[in-house]
Amino acid sequence: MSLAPLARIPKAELHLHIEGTLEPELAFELAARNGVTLPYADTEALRQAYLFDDLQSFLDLYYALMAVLLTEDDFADLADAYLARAAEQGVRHAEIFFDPQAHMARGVGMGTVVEGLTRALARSEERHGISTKLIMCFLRDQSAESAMETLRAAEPYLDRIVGVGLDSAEVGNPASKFREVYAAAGELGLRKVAHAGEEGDPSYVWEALDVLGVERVDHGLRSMEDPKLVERLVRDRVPLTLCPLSNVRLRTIDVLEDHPLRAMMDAGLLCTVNSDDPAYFGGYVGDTFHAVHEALGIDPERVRQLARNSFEASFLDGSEEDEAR
Ligand code: ES4
Ligand code: ZN
Repeated sequence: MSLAPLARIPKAELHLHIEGTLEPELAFELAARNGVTLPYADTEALRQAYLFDDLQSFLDLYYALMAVLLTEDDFADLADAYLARAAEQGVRHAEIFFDPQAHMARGVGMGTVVEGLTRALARSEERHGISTKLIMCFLRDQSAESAMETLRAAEPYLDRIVGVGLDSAEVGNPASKFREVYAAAGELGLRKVAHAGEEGDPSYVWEALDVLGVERVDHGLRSMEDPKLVERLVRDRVPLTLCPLSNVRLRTIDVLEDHPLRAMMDAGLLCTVNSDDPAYFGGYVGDTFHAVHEALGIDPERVRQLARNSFEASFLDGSEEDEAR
């Protein structure tokens, strides 16, 4: 399938859950390989289930399908399949989230997950022309103690993990719950990001900034509701990793045409555009670049600006950044 030129612009992807790249075909392949029975007749029946009312209804399916991910090979195959797709979409650098607690709860160890994923990441530059970094997310609907145990379990692998993030059900699980674990992650030299302002109001973004000390906000969609917050994000050039197709599929926004991306760029925010969970939300990141051009009338120069922003907002240092571009 040939992609529109704007979709293929070289870019970094900064908001991507590797478990959210599990396509129905691979899910069934892994299910067969592992003797797992999925509660869907076939890939078509599974795709029919991809009609979500909100974040939680998506998360229920997202966690359920992880049942097929059991071995190092499974995680390596998952990551390799994403990287192959991403390469076609102009991705030159990817900062990839994973959710260890969702696997450890099923008896799959941190080592299996990290060794499997990093096997694919280690050969990514050579195979796909994509440099990578790995970000470990804590599930915010689990306890702070569980997050701290997860950080401890990751200590043997910190040479392969650049930072920590915070995801899953936002409303009712404010960032302040994770103050201690983020402080501990900072002491270990890890970078800090967190989902905030996806479904939650601007107070969730303030807490991510002021309590956790994040250097990048995942989503930050609702920031525009608070002019003081916008001022702060602009002043500190805090990047936002927006995911417009995700917002539509999870019904935070009715239609893509209503997305505030243009207004956010006009306000001087450092915006990036990403895919979130592309197997579930109807497009990979290049498709998303094309979609915002079409639906929001973001002109080609501004689309190129979004691509430049993605490198600036990445955790690449200057010379790595030059190589990736
Ligand atoms: C997620 Cl879209 C989204 N929001 C929060 N947590 C997540 N985990 C995977 N996808
Ligand atoms: Zn996300």
